[in-house]
Amino acid sequence: MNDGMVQISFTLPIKNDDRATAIATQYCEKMGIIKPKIVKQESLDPNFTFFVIYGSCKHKIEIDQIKIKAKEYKILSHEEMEKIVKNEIGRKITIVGAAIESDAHTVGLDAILSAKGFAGDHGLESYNFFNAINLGSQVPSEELIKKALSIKADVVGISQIITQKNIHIYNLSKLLELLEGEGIRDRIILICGGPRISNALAKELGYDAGFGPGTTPTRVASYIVNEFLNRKKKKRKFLSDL
Ligand code: B12
Repeated sequence: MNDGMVQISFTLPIKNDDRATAIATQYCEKMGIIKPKIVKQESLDPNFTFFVIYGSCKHKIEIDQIKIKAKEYKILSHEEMEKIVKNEIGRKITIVGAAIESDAHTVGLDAILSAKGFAGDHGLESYNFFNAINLGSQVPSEELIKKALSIKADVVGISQIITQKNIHIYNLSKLLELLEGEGIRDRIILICGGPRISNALAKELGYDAGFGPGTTPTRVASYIVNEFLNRKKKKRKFLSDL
């Protein structure tokens, strides 16, 4: 951090020879690496070469000036969540999820809900305090809402992968309007996810939270448990203030 020394690695689509060394060196210099030293250069195949480089980086970061917004919720361990749900909530949390409207991509939703999970992290189905229902792909918004009402869902999770012509915005807004029309928006924790979804975008659209690429089931579960608890506390305070 303070001497600027870095190690980087990359592959270039070029043959492994002296010319490749010169190209990789120039590439590093353009990235702001001073005196790049190639410590590994090997062929991956006849037309691709892999490099490992040491060098000093000329860019500086004023670390004291970097301010980040504190996370809105803490990532909890499975045990912590179980304890909170048992002691503070006292019943299972029901979540229903779907890839709505024309969207047929279910891998992201399955990653969060199915027991198999994502990146070695088991999905919500595997938690004994979640009742997780996955309706799959191309579910009309009306059908999802009907299901959410019939099972008294606490959480509704939408997956939107297709973003061409901003279809994800249209679909997410449609679902929200329908929920508001039914008068149940405030009773539900409404979340969405997908490659072009961020927490900021979700909030802008009127959702409670949004989850983008790389989201793990533990993160989603932690958010839900925290949010459930926050709402319960607010309700308790409201009643005691009466
Ligand atoms: C697999 C795939 C398909 C499969 C889907 C199979 C299935 N059962 O899901 C099939 C072959 C059916 C398919 C079809 C199409 N696809 Co496709 N597909 C993909 C592909 C290769 C991978 C997507 C994926 O599975 N990602 C892995 C998951 C784990 O990531 P994720 O979805 O982001 O999910 C994570 C987060 O976003 C979040 N998350 C997601 N959902 C949710 C929900 C909740 C509640 C929460 C909390 C979190 C959450 O958590 C997940 C885990 O971290 C991508 C390209 C790519 N490499 O990304 C194209 C891609 C998404 N497809 C694309 C397109 C265009 C199509 C088609 C229109 C192609 C065509 N012309 O027919 C059709 C559309 C079908 C339809 N009606 O929806 C485009 C979309 C472009 C865009 N910006 O809109 C992409 C990006 C390819 C491309 N580069 O052009 N596709």
